[in-house]
Amino acid sequence: MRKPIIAGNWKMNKTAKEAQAFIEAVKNKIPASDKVEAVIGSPALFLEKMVSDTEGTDLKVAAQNCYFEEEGAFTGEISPKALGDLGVDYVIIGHSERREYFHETNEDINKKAHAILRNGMTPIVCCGETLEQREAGVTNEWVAGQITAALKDLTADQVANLVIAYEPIWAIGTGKSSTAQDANDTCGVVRATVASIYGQEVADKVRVQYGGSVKPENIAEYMAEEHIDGALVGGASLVPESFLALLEAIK
Ligand code: G2H
Repeated sequence: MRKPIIAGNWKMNKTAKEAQAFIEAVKNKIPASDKVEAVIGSPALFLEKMVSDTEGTDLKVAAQNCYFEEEGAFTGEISPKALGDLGVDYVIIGHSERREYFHETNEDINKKAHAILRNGMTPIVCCGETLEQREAGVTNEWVAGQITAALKDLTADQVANLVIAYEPIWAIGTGKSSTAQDANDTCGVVRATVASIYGQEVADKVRVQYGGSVKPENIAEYMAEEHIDGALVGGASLVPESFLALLEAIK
């Protein structure tokens, strides 16, 4: 049995005060963690405060990015060692916005996955195709290639415990969500890719989220699908009531 995981991805939104107000509003209302895992991906600036404000609650904290070296002359980068030391639980890597605007490559994402695991955190590895790729019928090969590259040289135990987020780029922040059936088919491709490298037992353990315009009104459709174990949620995770409604829809 895979535990569902709902991860908010705030992207570059909120001030420190707004982040604190959000945590105050939700922290005592998070459903028990044996039913659903609740995570917020905060801008790096607030992570220390987020970790301390969520202490003793069932809400976990994710960074939205990190570098693949622990420390050194890398001006402006976020150290995975420092994130692990702060008590951050997850790091989102390979989001399509990072790939598109900041030129993050599959190789970078793989190095980041290793660095995150070395520092005691769990990667949320994102993948997904463009509209052109979907229309050209190459979604499955594209996503399988992204996953194969991102997981290179990870151990079976590491892969069994990580989270993969499938996010079709054309469904991100556009209000155009993928149908639950289509999302499930591609999440199934993600799982089959893991099975082909690590075996079915590992593939049955890895959690695969769907992401792209998920909201309280449509989460149940996705969660009813065989290969979808949760969601990576942008816009709908910014408001306490809708983040809580996403969690409530699952428990
Ligand atoms: C996809 C998603 C969160 P939204 O990027 O990762 O954002 O839910 O706003 O489409």
